[in-house]
Amino acid sequence: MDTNSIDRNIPATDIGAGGTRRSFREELDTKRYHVVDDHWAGRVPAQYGVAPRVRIGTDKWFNLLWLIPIGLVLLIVGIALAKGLREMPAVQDFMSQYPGATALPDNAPVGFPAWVGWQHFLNLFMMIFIIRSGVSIMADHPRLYWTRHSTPGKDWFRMQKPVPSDPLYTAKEDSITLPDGVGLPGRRHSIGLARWWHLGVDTVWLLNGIIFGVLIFATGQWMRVVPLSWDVVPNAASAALQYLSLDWPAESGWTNYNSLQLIAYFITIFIAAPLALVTGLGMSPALSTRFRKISSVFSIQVARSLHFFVLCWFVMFIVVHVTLVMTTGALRNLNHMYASQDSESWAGIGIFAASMVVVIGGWLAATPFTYRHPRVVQKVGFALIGRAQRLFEHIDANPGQYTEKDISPYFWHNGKYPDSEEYQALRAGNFADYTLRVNGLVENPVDLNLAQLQGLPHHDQITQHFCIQGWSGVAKWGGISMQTILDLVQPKPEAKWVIFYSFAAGPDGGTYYDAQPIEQMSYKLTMLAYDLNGQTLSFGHGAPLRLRNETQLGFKMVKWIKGIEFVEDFSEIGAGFGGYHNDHEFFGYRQSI
Ligand SMILES: Nc1nc2c(c(=O)[nH]1)N[C@H]1C(S)=C(S)[C@@H](COP(=O)(O)O)O[C@H]1N2
Ligand SMILES: [Mo]
Repeated sequence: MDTNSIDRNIPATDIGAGGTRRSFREELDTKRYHVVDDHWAGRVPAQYGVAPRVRIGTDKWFNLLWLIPIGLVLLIVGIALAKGLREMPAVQDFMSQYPGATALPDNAPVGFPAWVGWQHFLNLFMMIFIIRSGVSIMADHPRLYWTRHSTPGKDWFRMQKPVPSDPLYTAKEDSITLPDGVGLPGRRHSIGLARWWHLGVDTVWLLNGIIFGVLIFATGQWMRVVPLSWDVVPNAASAALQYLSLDWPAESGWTNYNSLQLIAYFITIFIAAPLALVTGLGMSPALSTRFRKISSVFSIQVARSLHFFVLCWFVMFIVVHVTLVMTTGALRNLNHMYASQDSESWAGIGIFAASMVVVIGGWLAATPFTYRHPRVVQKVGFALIGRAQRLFEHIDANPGQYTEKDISPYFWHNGKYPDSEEYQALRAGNFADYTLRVNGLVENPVDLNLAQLQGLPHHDQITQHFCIQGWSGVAKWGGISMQTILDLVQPKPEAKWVIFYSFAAGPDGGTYYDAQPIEQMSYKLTMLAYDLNGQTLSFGHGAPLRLRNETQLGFKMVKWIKGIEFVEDFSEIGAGFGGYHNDHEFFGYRQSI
């Protein structure tokens, strides 16, 4: 940035003139929240969603609960059909040629070592928390789309009513409550806590999966879950016909799975699990602004929709798998996995029952524990995933990912609107009396009015917004690069964090604020916006001034900014967790993944 241009645009006498040195800190809520109770998120009332539905055509919606009776009818028809087919000589020939399983190589291992049982148990135990917290995250924006625009009415799936016509309807208002035993934690807008569970347990689950991968290849167990010839396809068809005709395939799980099982396990281990990871990462702003080729094809919304399909696969797999384990010789099957033996003794079922006590105990305890000890959840989550979440933050992203034609026709609103008299008076006067106060650990604190701000070198960028709740949108932001402000105020070397203060209070009262790492303030895509899509920034989107920091999630992009303060660290600001959402709703301060 050429500093001369600043001097040309702002009368030198105005820079720093009249600057009150007062900090906005005393307007913050400094209360330390330690539990989740009825005061949660500004006493947000519970709001349940609607039964999940899928859009057919432009505006018809199909209620997925109909799949239950439809599925039952199809099952009965399928059974009749399968029974009929098995009477036919051609089908009988086919089935004697393809009995339902392929032979394994001679060196394939027989039976299950104990580590398989342990891994299986850990996997199942962690899946409970991953699935429940995943559904909670989804409930924070209970709609799915195929494009990054998240346009109302263009969702292909929703668990919520159509978006109301109120232009200032917010994504927070759209969030839904889940029963405590279903969601983790379940309460409305508890995504901060749900994410610690989801991402924290994910890391352990992935580690468990990597150990599993190494061990199956080291011990030859992989041969039982990887198709080794195309014969598995006709054999799987044969096995399916046997299941459907209720004359089930011979059980030989100790030595060799039938081809249908093999395919199901293969998909679960080698397709669904990696896809869960990849589609999960596909929703990250830090990664999407860096790995653009991927994110241009595979937008956050494609990633989110596929992530949901992975969830559906896992849930369906668990239901079918458990049903078949229990109905095809439970004693023997449970001995295989839980007691590493091929017998009909009671050992397996005993260990299984004990493991179920742990699973059910964990299930029942997770939500109440989270409400009682949310800071513990935040801390442990951070210990597990915090460092990885900001791995890519230090790389500056380049502008130019999107062009005018990518701009979204609709851009969701979010947050709590400012309602103070001070703000209303400023707004009524078209912000003629507005000043932005920039102070703290800087050489040259300034108060800048709108004309002065607009006199600074203009910067614009077309970028995608990623709300933590899951919606996104592309917009063109016009204003001032944060680098220009840095050049103007000259942060002192001690300044490590930059606090943005809003005119708006958060839901529990106290000024909305957020702490940003100073390194990110000189990124090419960090700016203060006063224009949106070529027009003056609207009230709803943060007039007169809002922050954009494109490596971060939306909640960090403070709207209705009144002040910026450079500080050494944020522990003395507010309740000390680095932002309003971190103080009140247990978010993390750098969660760009
Ligand atoms: N002052 C203030 N700024 C805020 C919020 C808020 O509640 N108060 N919400 C944040 C959240 S969660 C998001 S996603 C973005 C939404 O910006 P938009 O309304 O322009 O889409 O604003 C952020 N800035
Ligand atoms: Mo957000």
